[in-house]
Amino acid sequence: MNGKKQKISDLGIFSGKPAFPEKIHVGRPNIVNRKGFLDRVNTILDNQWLTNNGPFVQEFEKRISGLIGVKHCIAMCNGTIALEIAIRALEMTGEVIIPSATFIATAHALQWQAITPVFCDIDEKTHTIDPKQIEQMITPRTTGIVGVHLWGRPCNTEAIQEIAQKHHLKVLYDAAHAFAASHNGKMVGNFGDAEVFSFHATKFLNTFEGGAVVTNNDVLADRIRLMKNFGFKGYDNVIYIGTNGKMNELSAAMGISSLDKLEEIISLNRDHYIQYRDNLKSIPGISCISYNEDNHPNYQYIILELDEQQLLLSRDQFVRILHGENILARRYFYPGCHRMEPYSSFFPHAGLLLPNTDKVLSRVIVLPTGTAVTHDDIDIICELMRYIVSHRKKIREILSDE
Ligand code: T4K
Repeated sequence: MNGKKQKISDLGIFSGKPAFPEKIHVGRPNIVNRKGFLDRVNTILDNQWLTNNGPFVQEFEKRISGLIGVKHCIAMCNGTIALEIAIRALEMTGEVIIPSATFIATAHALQWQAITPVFCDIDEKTHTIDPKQIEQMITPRTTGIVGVHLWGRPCNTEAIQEIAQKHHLKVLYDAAHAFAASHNGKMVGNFGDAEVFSFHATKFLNTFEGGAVVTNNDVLADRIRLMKNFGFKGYDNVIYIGTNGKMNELSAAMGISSLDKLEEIISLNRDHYIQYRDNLKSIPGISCISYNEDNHPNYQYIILELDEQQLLLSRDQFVRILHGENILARRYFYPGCHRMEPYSSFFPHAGLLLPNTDKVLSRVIVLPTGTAVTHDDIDIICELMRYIVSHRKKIREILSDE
């Protein structure tokens, strides 16, 4: 859908004309069921019920808990509030161990409640929190672990559970990237004490803004339901401290309409992933991360790792060149939470304990995928990457002139 195909000789930094006439983004929303959504919008207007646990929110929650096989799904206005509420409902306090290689919301959801996020290194291969490092970070103040299924690849939940049991810690998973995926035959959403999804516009299933907490714990679910609605239990009866975490009907309508097409989106993401992977595999210095087919991944992120030594171009130079071609590749989640404020001031030496995090985040780039990207677009992007690598000496000269 983006731009018409051009010959490689016409491309970018040599011709002064970008490969794509219009910007092609990472994170373009998947808009897959316009009619289904618009019909539901009319129903919402007819119902005159816009929010506060409306019929579409209830349906959305049922659809998700059914899909995942989890007892409770509590829909929320976004993933960050869902994290905050889950953390509070789990009574985490003091220190909580999390990876630094994550979107800043994971850390902020703790710090916002005066809980200290203690950054733990990741496994260099899986990019998820390294259980071997977790135990070293535990102190008498530690009350929990928040694992992140980065890029939709599940954490080592078995090892984390063992550590948590041994040290009496709560476990929450930030599953913002892993909706609809499974792990060792069990759907994500059934691990730890609870898991949190994000349905932000950039996620492969979106509700404009949105999120959810899922759990198999009845008591926890009741508490979370109270917390997301100011602590109300019926009219005029507040029994708990709460906030406003409610999802609205429009968001739920978008979510349900997209759920109707879930398999189509995943299958398209998979095709895109395979096209990128196969196209790029012959380029030395560039590798596409792998997904385990047995876990039914959602393939929503195209993650490349660039080896600067082999490429003789830095990751950031690569990103700059791609941006010049209107391909808005991203450096998620560089430079890591520990190098962002307020954490870099709190823990100026955290990097010493996070060598894999620093390594991985300095070589990752994220490429566009989803319904807004065509197979032709991907061919152009891959051809361009091959061209950059084969002309890297000349490109280095151009870049050093600037
Ligand atoms: N935990 C993890 C591990 C997460 O990744 C996230 C969110 C959360 C927790 C928190 O969940 P939420 O509270 O957000 O539900 C974006 C998203 O804002 C964020 O939701 C997401 N992770 C993160 C990975 O990506 P940015 O800073 O990259 O957003 P931005 O504005 O640069 O948008 C990304 C790209 O998407 C742009 O190139 C443009 C494109 N885009 C974006 C929007 C909103 C569109 O084309 N259309 C749109 O409507 O964070």
